[in-house]
Amino acid sequence: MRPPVTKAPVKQTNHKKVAASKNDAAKGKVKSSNDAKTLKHWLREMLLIREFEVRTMQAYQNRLVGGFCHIYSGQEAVAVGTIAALQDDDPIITAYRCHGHALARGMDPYYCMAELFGRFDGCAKGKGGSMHMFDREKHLYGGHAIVGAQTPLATGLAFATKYEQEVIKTSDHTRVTVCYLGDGALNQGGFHEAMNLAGVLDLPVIFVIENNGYAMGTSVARGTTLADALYRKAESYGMTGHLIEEGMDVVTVHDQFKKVVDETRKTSKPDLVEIRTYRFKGHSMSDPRKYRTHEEEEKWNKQDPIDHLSHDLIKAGELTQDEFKKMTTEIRGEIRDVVKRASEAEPPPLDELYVDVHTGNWGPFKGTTLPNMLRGDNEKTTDQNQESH
Ligand SMILES: Cc1ncc(C[n+]2csc(CCOP(=O)(O)OP(=O)(O)O)c2C)c(N)n1
Ligand SMILES: [Mg+2]
Repeated sequence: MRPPVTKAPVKQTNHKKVAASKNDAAKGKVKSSNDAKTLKHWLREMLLIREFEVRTMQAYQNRLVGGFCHIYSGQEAVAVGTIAALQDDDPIITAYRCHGHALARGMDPYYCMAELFGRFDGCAKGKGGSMHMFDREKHLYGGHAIVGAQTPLATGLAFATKYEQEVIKTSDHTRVTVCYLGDGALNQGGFHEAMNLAGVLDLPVIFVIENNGYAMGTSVARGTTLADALYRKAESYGMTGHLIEEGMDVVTVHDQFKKVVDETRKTSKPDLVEIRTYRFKGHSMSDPRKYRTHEEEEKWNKQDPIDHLSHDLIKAGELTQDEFKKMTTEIRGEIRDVVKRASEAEPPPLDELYVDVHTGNWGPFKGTTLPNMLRGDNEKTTDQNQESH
């Protein structure tokens, strides 16, 4: 086991400012070594997520979405910036506020919307809903509704990638698992077990805290220790903690996160990254947001990641107002079409009800093992049989 050495936390708030346009250095504000094409792609992705969420809220109000629904608006720079720093086969896993991660990972918005509407075309055949976006081909392992539940799974995913590479040799390269969690998930027991095991086993996993200031109506300061420096919790597990303060700026998120990813891939050691962000909407669709002041919301609204990047690109001469308008109109049309198709799609057929619910084979449960509690009275379980002996 390696000694628990914790490096100094990285605080890279004074990043290099590089103008995107060669002859426009004076007025350019875009701060990145990335080319304008990439930046426009990120802008498009953030717009897509925002528009998807706007239409999701409308659909929810029109009763097209059943169950819980958590909107990602405001946090787009986190999903887009971090996922852009990964390789396509790096596994990612997240919590229930997962539409943004799915779209940033490249899931077809139709499969995402169809899932929200409970349709058979959805990524989980319409049986998961808003909180369970899953796409194995894209190495997106959910969407998890239980706070913190994804953290031990992330450690398991990272263990699997290491095992595949080092033991059974079915993989010839290091894959970095990224686990997104809310600030509220830090206080779940499973999180600490997952962090500890990742540290002990030197697993290539990065835990990303999307610190949006609240867990439902409870502020971070009220519910969590080290509230002003969550990344420091890494020290307990022999990991490096990183803070990305400018979480509303996709360029900063990408550039700073990429450094952590590169290091993790090289060393195969876990990291904890705190990214400061804000959710523009309530916790879920039924939250009146009475625990936040108007002033606080206004302050964050002014840092809208989409406004931020579009403004910078326009100022740097890399994007015109007309191009931006065209991009927005195209995305609106795309999502409008997705909503129409999803609302016309079929729900899962009745005989699909029990499929993929459990593993194995039992009775009506195709591909399932019926859990003990669901067995009939006269079908004693192994445990019950043992008890009677
Ligand atoms: C184990 C568990 N406890 C409580 C809940 C209820 N719950 C749902 S979301 C949430 C808050 C989590 O906040 P955070 O992790 O900061 O994520 P955010 O909603 O801010 O994205 C709680 C307590 C739950 N889903 N699971
Ligand atoms: Mg939170």
